[in-house]
Amino acid sequence: MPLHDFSIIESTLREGEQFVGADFTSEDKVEIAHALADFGVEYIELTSPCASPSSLTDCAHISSLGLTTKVLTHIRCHMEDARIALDTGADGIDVVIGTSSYLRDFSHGKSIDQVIELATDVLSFIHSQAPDIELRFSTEDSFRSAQEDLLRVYQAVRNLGVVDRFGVADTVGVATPNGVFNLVTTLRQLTDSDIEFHGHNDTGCAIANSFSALEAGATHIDTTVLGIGERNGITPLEGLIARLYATDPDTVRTKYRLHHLHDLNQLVADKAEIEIPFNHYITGLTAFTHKAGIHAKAILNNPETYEILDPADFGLTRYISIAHKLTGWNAMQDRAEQLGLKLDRTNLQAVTRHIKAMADHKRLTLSDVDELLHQWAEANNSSDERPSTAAEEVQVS
Ligand code: HCA
Ligand code: CU
Repeated sequence: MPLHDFSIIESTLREGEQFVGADFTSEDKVEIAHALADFGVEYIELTSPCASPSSLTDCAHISSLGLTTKVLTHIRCHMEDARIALDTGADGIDVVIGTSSYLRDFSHGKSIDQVIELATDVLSFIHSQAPDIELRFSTEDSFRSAQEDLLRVYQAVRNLGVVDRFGVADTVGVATPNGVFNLVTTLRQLTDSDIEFHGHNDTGCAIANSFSALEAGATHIDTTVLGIGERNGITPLEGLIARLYATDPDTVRTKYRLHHLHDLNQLVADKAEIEIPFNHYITGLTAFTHKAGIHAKAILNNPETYEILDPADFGLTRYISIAHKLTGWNAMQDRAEQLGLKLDRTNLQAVTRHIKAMADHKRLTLSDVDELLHQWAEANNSSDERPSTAAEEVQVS
């Protein structure tokens, strides 16, 4: 499936700031903004300048850095917020207002007619003040809003002719890939403008939902590094990159500096004082680690047998774990070669049986395995006598 031309709106400095562990200083924000620009995302989104005094000064400062990525700021659909955002010099303003009954009843208290009226005023005002600014309008909690309400709102806003991009937000992570596909398809029929998807990950669907949005014709996807955000966050940048690479590696390799991804993750992890999860997409410790003997054998013959992502594209290396009971003699042979040891096939299979049997009883380390390989290689090369083993009966896979 060819992907539409897509852009990433990287929201680590907006949604990511809503992660409970994130408390970025002004210097942190500048460093992260540079790192995101170096990676090559098309946009970064910054916290509303109305949030705090430093949010305002940081927004203005980062907007003035001349980064290669466009700088957006994010505001509630308020006249005063719009005035303040206009003064920051950001390339674009993302405006959002809730449309679900939850948000209408328990947050801003407005009816759909009042939402339309307010959106009309705020968006027309921004456009009149800065006709060239990139203007986005999104509903909040789109997936728990009544479809007829949503369509009324989007139609009214479309008719203003001032908005460059429409957003849909799965604010609570309730949406499914099919639901996202259907809503974006409906919106696509309503407008030729760009469409953005913002999806929370409460039920683990954020990456699939983002991909589904693109399949239905969305053009922009919101991400954060490591997926940080409110509660358990939104679409992780790395997960979206992995998903898109699996579909169209050349596009992804061309668009982004993939070698920077790991350092970008580490930077944000350090600033937010968290670890990169061990099983994180691309950058997690085990993302390119292979264990079972049958996997190791095939990986050694052709890595694509068990890998859809090439670690080398990300400046990373694969690792074959061998110090355990699921190991196999092909992996052992590879390790022996790495150590410069000569072991014939019979001895390799025998030492593998020995290691498997030992691993049934205790945890082994790579050094334990290396030591055994050295011992067996010495015995192999000095005489035909093998070191004693109690495990000759174990089958070798
Ligand atoms: C929030 C709002 C938002 C806005 C998304 C957007 C959401 O909960 O703070 O403007 O695209 O998830 O609805 O992040
Ligand atoms: Cu959000």
